[in-house]
Amino acid sequence: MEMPVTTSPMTAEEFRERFLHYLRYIRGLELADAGPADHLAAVELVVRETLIDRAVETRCAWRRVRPKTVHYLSMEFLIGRLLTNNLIATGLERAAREALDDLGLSLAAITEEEADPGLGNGGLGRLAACFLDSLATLDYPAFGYGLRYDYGMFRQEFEKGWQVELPDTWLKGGYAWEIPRPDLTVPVRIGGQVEWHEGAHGRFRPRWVGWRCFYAVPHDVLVAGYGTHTISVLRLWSADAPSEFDFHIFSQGDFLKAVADRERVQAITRVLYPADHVEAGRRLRLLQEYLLVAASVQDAVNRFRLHHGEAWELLPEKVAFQLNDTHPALTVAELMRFLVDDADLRWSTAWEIVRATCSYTNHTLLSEALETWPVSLMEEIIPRHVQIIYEINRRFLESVGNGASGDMDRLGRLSIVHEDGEKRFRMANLAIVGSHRVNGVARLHTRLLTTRVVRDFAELWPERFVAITNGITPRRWLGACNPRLASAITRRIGPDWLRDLDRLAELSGLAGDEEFQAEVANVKEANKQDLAVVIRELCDLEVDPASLFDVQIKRLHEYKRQLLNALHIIHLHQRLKDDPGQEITPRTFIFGAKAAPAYHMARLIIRLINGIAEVINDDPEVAGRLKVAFLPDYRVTLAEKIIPAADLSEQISTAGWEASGTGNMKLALNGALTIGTLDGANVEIRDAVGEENIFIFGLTADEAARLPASGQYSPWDHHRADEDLARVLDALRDGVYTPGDEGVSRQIWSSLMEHGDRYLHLADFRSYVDTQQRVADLYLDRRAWSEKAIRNIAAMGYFSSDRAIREYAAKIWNLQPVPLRPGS
Ligand code: 26Q
Repeated sequence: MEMPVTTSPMTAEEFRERFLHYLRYIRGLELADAGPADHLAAVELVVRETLIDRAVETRCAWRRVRPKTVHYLSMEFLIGRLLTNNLIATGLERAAREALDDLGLSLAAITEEEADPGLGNGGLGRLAACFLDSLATLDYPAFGYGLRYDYGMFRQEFEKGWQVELPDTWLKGGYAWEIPRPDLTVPVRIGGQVEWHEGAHGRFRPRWVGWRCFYAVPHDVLVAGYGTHTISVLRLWSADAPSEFDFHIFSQGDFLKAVADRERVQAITRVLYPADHVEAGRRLRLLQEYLLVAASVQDAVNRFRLHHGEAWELLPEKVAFQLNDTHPALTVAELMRFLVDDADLRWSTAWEIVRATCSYTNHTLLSEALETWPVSLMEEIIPRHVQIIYEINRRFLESVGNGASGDMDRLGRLSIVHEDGEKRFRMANLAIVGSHRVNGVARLHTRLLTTRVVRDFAELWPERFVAITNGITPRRWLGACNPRLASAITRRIGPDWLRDLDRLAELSGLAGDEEFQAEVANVKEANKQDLAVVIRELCDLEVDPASLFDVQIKRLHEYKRQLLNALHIIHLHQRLKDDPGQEITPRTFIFGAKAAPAYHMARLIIRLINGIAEVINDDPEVAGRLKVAFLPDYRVTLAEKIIPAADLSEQISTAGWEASGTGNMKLALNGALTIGTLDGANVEIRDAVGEENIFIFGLTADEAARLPASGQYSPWDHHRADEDLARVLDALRDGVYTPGDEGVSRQIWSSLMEHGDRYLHLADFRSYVDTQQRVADLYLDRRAWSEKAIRNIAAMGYFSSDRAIREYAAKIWNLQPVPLRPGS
């Protein structure tokens, strides 16, 4: 990737010297004895130095300027591998490649040794990582705060078509990009009770007593900006027990208990919850969320105090907390607790500060997916926070109650406390009440959010709600993962698009240029050949790079409708079996998806797709025309290999269900055409690329919302009306595509035919199949296809996370950059 600003801080010779130095003095090896893991470790140590120099430079600048800083709180950060990114950002890529070449080593092979930290489930976690990249690139002062799970997202394997979960051991062998910061360890208190005692002026004051405490130990991952020296710090907390506490118990002779307690504390950050929807009421999850909040708020407050003393009224001018979904919503209560109990502020003053400091991003429209916690569970862990939330709610309801004429239903919907049955706190309500801005992640999403899910709040405070459409970092999602396309683009328009993605618009003038069309088509072909090798290795399957690569990669969810894709594949297979001689556009269907381990239907759908793959890939009659590859262990690293090779991007969620999607943007940026519903950011992608350059099908969000409610959705009517669909469904019922596990297919059939199917697969089947036929026809016209691919690439400027971050900075954070360009 080209470097517009930075020049290499090292020559190839210097790189080689330092590499050999680390091989010898850290790994204790001479070149002849070193293996791939040693090579990686030594390269990382060389690159790390430049990164640390920049982190020091960044810290100095911030210390001087004392700028407002954003604190992005997220339970997930899917940062992916960092070596390639860091090489590019530091300008060391060429020096490294040459140095390693000289030594007979391959940088590409070394890169493959790096672990991919799976500290997240999917879109929400990857968004946080793209945002850190953009924050650094745009010179915004920023910290990401997350948890250092010992085990991230599980590793996925398939056994007889079933998903099997294995532990992800990303920390084994040490993680080169983290810097432990034991000096910044903070205590976290839990348990106990609240007592009231009389303080000064006869005011009754709460005192949280009888708590136990453990520690949060930070590890910093440095995220380098591109074309600047600014670094964003990703501070990941790890739970640990205090050593005095051990000593205390040890001195009483109970060593085993001390060890066991320590294990219990450390277990808090042992593992990521592998579900991208709410798993109700898990105590350990609540402890995780509270740990993130308590540690991060203390860290931010400590830094504020260092620079500004106890001038807490200045907090909103210096600190912004962005809550990535409700998972860190306790920030509102914890900051309130700090200001009232520790800093001694009046409630009303504290509350203004909290609201001016916090803001909340919503990522879901599913009301049943909104997080709630039993009050009783919270009382056990954070009794003082429970009181604070009640008081926040009391004052809030009082303030709305005053104006309105006692609409109790409305007050019930607005209340933070859900009173039906077991009392629960609604974290979205807490987050909205405690924030000055709430944002949805796409235009449609924000409209549905404010008119359906939290309508009462939007009516109450319309100015609080904003739409900020998600974005992706072009550095990773084109520059690094697709070097062929990146160079082709740079040859035409220069390298500035990497920092200013709107520049891609200049490519639209080349959409009709035959030479450029051929170049883009050849790049795609080469990328597909690379992916074919990966598929051979992972699936033991030969695929034809000349076939249409039809890609659906995302978490497995019924609403994302991998099942609709599967129904289409079965339909094509059946058509070919009817008439084996017919001409069809050869296709390779490529899937990547993990299912939450407890999500039964999602596991079944994985089994079904693997079954379809087995039947079709083994069928000599369709050989050369249909192939299905379900790549195991989908993660950032695999996405980086699949996306550059995709022809068709499947974005087929039931309209109204996908908040935004970001894979849709990555695929289009890499020249895939989209087949999709008018859902999430697909709507804006259509607006950007133009109707004629995207394949839109199916119900709209409004239609999809009305259909089940009207009682008009009848699976059997669709079965009767559509012969093709009927055959597909009958094959499902009969287990034709899950040989050996016929019941699987039968259960899925039953979910479609007998249980109401809230995702309306059958309602969209015909328009999906017909639209897929148009896709197939267009693919035969290579030039027309390539022209549309170019038009898609050219229109993706808007979907850069740089644009998204600038919007957050302007509309939510009021944040100014602190430029750290070399030479500035
Ligand atoms: C909550 C409580 C307990 C356990 C797990 C969770 C949990 C964890 C992860 C709930 C949700 C998630 C992740 C949600 C997510 O990834 N949402 C996606 O966010 C993307 C970025 O905005 C959007 O593009 C996607 O549309 C949205 O599905």
